[in-house]
Amino acid sequence: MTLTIATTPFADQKPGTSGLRKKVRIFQQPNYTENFVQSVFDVLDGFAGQTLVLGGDGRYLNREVIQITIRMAAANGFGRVLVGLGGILSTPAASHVIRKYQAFGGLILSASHNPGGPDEDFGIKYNIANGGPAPEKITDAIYARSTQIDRYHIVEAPDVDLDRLGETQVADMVVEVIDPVADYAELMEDLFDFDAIRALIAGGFRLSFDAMHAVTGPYAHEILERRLGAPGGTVVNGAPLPDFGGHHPDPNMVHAHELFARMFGADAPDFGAASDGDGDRNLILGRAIFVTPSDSLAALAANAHLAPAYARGLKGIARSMPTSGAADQVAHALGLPLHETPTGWKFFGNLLDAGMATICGEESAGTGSDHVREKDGLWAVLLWLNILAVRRESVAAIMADHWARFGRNYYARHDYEGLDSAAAETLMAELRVAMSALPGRVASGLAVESADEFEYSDPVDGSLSRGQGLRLRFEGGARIVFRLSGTGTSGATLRVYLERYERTDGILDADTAEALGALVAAADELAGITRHTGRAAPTVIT
Ligand code: VG1
Ligand code: CO
Repeated sequence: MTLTIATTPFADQKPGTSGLRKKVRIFQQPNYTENFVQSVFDVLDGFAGQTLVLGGDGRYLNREVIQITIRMAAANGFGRVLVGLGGILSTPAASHVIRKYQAFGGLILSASHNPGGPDEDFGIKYNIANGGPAPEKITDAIYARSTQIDRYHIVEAPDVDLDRLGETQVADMVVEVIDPVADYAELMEDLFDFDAIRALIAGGFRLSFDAMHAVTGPYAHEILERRLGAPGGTVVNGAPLPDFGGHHPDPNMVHAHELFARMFGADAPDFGAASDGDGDRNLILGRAIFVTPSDSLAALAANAHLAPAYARGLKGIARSMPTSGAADQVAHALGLPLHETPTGWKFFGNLLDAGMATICGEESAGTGSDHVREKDGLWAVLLWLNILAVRRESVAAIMADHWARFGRNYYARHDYEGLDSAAAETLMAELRVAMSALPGRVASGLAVESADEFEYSDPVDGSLSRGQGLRLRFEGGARIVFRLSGTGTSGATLRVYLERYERTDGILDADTAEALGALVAAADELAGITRHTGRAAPTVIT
């Protein structure tokens, strides 16, 4: 039986950089989840009888929200729901399933790299028929609807058994529990030369993949160990846990420190990698070398032709604005268009659909291509492995060669987490006002050349996105970008992105912190970071 339940709006259901992210306790308030899901359905048109893809990263609350969403999808008139076994679907796998089965869209349940558990974070994101995150036009409409909502629809039905493959009828709708790994693994086999990677591994190449107790465990076991023949134990922390073992599933120097220790220790493997909560990010390490995500994007773009899927070259490269210009050097050298978008994968969708870019990336450890419409952690790992299998050089040698050819963009991101929101807003507001007077000013020996606030006009649909980060450019090409995070769930996080380009005839093997020392000082001098936040140093450097 379909019930229509009266409800009242919540004021805080505005999706951020990547969906709605809140503390679990917020989602557990009566009607909170239902209101948001109904707000999504209310702004969509024409899904009667169509398919909805549903799955998440397995974090705390995943199963409960899946059951609610199934009952609501049935009440709202969807014809079919495809849900991953155990409620699991990595973000890139969900994107692929939406595309492969021509679904109307999908709901992905994840707070990505944020921690999980009863006192931690949960999230819901809507993806459209191309498999990508809903564009701002839709997320704005969802938010507007959430402030007006007064009822939601739900059927009365028993829970679907998520741990058994196959179909179940829920009112007039069919729910099919699918293998979350099979379709994705098959796609990876289509893109890459698995024989070459298998031969590399059989020849003694050693790798270590840290799944961080998050969603990529089952994918990595299947692909790296079973299909590519890496020995058991290659995948560590491979069982998804609702609280990620109490850690942040964020593949960076701080949270993936065990992998860093292994890769910089004695007898390190040749290659190390990790992914995040929902499987869309990647961390790439070689023996005693960390490849920054911006450099990884550039190196992948420069070498992609070595993998079968990209053998005919790329149509273009796209990167988010705060991502370093390393990819620009590659695009320039290869004669490819380079697109600069705001932070968040939703801005790449139109470029990929229009065939204007093949490879995209963000400094936050996200890389992907036109094979899906999300960033894709294991895809990046496999593309690296394919390149290594062809080149038969170490990661360090490939990067040294890359910098010798394109120059090096020294790069770091300083995050100030858990700030008082008002203090962070004030810092940004003051800097915004001060910017017009900054050109010509010298800070820590660096002369400001230009200062502006990034806005993006989408070349495909003309939509305009304002307020996408404050940028300061210095003489000689160095750059600092300031923006506030849109994925946090408490207080504010200030992100300061620092970059300095060194030409091919410059010093290419300096220590990053030293190379960026003057910029760090200039950032504080120009934006008053310590003055506004009381912090003498960032919480996390990536
Ligand atoms: C962060 C990253 C951004 C990424 C987003 C979602 O956003 O900076 O590059 O697209 O997370 O990634 P923000 O607004 O906090 O800076 V994920 O892996 O959370 O889906
Ligand atoms: Co993620």
